Amino acid sequence: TTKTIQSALISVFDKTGLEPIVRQLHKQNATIYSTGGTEEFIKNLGIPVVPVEDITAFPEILGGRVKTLHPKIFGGILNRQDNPTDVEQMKQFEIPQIDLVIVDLYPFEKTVASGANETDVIEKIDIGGISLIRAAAKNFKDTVIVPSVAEYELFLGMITEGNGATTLEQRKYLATRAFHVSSNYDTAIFNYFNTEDTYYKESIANGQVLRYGENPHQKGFFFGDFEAMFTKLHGKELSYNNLLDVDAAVNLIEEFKNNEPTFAILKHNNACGLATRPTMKEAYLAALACDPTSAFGGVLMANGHIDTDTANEINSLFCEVVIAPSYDDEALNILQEKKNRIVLTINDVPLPQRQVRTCLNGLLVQDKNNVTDTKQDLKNVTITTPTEQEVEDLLFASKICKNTKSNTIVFAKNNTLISSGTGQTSRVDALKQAIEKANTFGFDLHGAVMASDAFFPFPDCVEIANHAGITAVIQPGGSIKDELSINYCNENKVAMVFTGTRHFKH
Ligand code: 93A
Repeated sequence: TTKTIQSALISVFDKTGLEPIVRQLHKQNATIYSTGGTEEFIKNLGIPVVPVEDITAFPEILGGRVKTLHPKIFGGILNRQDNPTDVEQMKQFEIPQIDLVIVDLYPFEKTVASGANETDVIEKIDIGGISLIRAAAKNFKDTVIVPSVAEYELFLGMITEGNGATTLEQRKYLATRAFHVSSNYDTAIFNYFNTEDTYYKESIANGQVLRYGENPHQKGFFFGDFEAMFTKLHGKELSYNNLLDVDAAVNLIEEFKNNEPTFAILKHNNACGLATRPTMKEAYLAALACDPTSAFGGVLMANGHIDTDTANEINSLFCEVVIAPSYDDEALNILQEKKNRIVLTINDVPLPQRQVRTCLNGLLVQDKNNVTDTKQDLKNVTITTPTEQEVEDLLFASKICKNTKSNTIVFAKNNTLISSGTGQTSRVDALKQAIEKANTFGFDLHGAVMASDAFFPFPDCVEIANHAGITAVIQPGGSIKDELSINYCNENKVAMVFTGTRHFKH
């Protein structure tokens, strides 16, 4: 499977870095075939080179559009050396063996980026080069492909080390790189041709057409398998914003999957109510009490069965979506009284582990934040240690905090969300918002706990929180000024724990 290179076809747009390769090939007595400009370049190095025209007995035609597209070239690249018919036909048609193909394609993307007109751009669609790359990559068992300038160094290393030969493994690796080059190249061409209208046509074909996007003047599509996750029992079509809220609800409730009955109310992707209670009805009422104003038009989700009692309570609230794993028949009848209210059951399927969003002219992809802080993760950093109930509340608050837009501060007490500051540009603002909301809805913050998605850069947050009545704090820690926050807590008998894990959500 190790093969010595005895012949090469070189056709490259960018000649940079080619010289040492050509010298090495010459040193090992390989025959070098080449196209116009590349041939000129090699000749100028004083190294013998055979023009492809000598193989094809055909000149470069159509202004360079057809140079290498010829059976004698592609036969030389694609023949299987262990196939008797191939070997026979090579002889019959006097096709020269080509062991190595080096190509660097016409710079299509650069030409587009330069603002060139359509005619010039289209001339930069490489046809022969891409075919050479694909042919040599397909036949990697016998042929080596170097598909772009980016692989020159690697390839030179391979043949110097291998004394002019390559291994099957190396050839297969280069073939993989080759298909990477060819697929990217065709994608770039597709993107150039693909105007917005064809994009939407594609979307209509592949995605679910939504009534509109985030606002009525924006088109919107959903690409995904909604039915794999949910069964829709009732209500109007889910909107773009509904889907985002459902996504947020599902990820939030996932944190409380194995808890006692837990009910969450979300608005604009953030929890505005969440509570754990012995019964679902109590959990719902406690969640609603957190912020009944925001709950209006919200998305509701339960971690368990919704019974008739709970459904009766929910029914008096105007809400967009209700989600639960199951419902009493009677509960379902009640929830379906409102024509537009969307009622979903969530199937017991694992949640996706990757998150994707657009960024600039591409995408950002990341692993889902799968870290949920547990008792074992907590490090007491203050003289005062949290009580058992406080520890429970700290972990409870941390789960909500993790699923709320940064910067966020969450207050909780007795397994109930009291209030939060969400999506603020400063942590102090998030804290002030949380205090104000707690006051608005009549909560006493004495004995409540505070969670922060990231560390406190200054001791101001613990100071303000202490004055508001907070007795225990959970945060990742890791600020160079941690000591100042710790000292303040010690002087004021506030308990603080570090988790070591930041929970940004943007
Ligand atoms: O116009 S092409 O698509 N037709 C061809 O047959 C062909 N063969 C190689 N372009 C073709 N090439 C490309 O020419 C190569 O991919 C390379 O980018 C360039 C090298 O041309 P030269 O050696 O004349 O500089």
